[in-house]
Amino acid sequence: MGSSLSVDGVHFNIYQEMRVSMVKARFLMELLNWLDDVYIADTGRIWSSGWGSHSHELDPAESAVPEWTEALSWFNNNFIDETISGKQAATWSSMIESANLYKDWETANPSAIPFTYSEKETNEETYPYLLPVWKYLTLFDYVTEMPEVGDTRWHKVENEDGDLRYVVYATTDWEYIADLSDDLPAGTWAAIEPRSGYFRILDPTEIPVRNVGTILVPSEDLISFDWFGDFNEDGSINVPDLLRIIENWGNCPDLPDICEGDLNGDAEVNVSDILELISNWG
Ligand SMILES: [Ca+2]
Ligand SMILES: [Ca+2]
Repeated sequence: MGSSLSVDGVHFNIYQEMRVSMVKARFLMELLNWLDDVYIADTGRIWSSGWGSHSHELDPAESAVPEWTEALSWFNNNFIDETISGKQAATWSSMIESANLYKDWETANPSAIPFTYSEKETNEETYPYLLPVWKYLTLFDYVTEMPEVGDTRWHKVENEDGDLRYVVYATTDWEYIADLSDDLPAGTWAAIEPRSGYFRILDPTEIPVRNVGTILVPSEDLISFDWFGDFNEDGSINVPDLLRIIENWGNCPDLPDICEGDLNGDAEVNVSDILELISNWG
């Protein structure tokens, strides 16, 4: 990040009225997008998050709303001035401070706007979220933070159909596997890479904790994105991609390493993955 953008993390201000559980779940989505920016995309963009509430709703001497005061504690305990993947995750900010950070970023990047969508865009489904993050976590409500396991932090979200997801990350910037079997519900779970959507079916004692974060999803809810198999990211699925599978043929590297070529998440690169690739050919 440039020196004028030395304030890392997500800055809060007030922009929209939402219920608390959705504010928290949306923040987890933003956190994953921010981590991707920090570790992969590296745009240095300013990330802000917030909600609408009246000041008296936060004042214990007035008519404080318990769920909002609890939300402040949740942010303070988990994110404000806390490290996530070794980076300062978030800081409280006034709207003026956030605006100035945006202006500084625009000054440092004169040919760009702080967003990748049109300035007049109002459809949130076209916001520049990572698509797997959007597909797996939108319209979920926050349920609870899960018991800490070493440096691992994880949070549970649920939608109105009762589908569950977990967002997993570490306080440190190193990648490792964590045993979450004590508290992960029974069933078959997969770890989703937030940027690519590639997944790996898991043993709950071996959850990959990556510096870009991990989304845990029940295997019955897995999504096969239409770019699956386009390993060289040239927009088509053809011979170079097939060769990439052959280069990676055999058993996958141990977690938390990513297994390029494994399209069905079974920790092997073999003929099943070739068939999956062929089904997307073109
Ligand atoms: Ca390709
Ligand atoms: Ca496979």
